[in-house]
Amino acid sequence: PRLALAPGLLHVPGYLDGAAQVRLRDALRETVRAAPLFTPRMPRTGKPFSVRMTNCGALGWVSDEGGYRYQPTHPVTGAPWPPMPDLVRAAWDDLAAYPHPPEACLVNWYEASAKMGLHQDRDEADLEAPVVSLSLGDTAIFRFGGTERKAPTRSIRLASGDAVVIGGPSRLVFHGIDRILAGSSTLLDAPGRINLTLRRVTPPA
Ligand code: MD3
Ligand code: FE
Repeated sequence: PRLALAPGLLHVPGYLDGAAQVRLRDALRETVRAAPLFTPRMPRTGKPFSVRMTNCGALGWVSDEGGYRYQPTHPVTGAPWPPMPDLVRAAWDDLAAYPHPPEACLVNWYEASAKMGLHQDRDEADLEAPVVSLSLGDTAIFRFGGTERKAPTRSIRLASGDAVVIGGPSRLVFHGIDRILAGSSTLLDAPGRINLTLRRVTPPA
């Protein structure tokens, strides 16, 4: 099923079946070997995020005292980001309805106590392209509102295998992760959750 949460905001529960979740989990073990998880820091203050991150694809999202940005190399090792797993590319082709490939896949790694505050995603020069999200591991409470921070919010659960497609009038809505329901999945070795966001960063030439 595909559930429209708002115009341009689609939830696809169970998009990845159990076998695909295992394949993606195993592919991400390779990704993290090549590009270790790093702890992003807030611009200006340097306060660490509770979520650890890595990336695959041509560009990766990073954040530190200097600001938020996309860059072609890992902020700690200096190496180029590893390629996107085939399954990730296939999910974009299936869900994005956008005629250009994704450039960045941000991998967010939540331990049981991690959260992500309400924010907008606006670091991409191409805001016409959708964002595709895939969740693995423990269920998260995902909150979303409107394009102004003060707009009312709703929350839904994102479970292992779920996809979310964000585009059109929802591309700039405020959203975040309130909490992780530790123990809700056995896919990962430890309590926690992985979220992948696939993005187009630069406008197509
Ligand atoms: C709604 N990640 O990486 S994914 C992020 O679960 C981020 O890790 C969350 O927010 C996570 O920036 C949420 C679903 C998602 C992704 C991008 C969006 C929802 C969105 C962009 C606009 C509106
Ligand atoms: Fe976001």
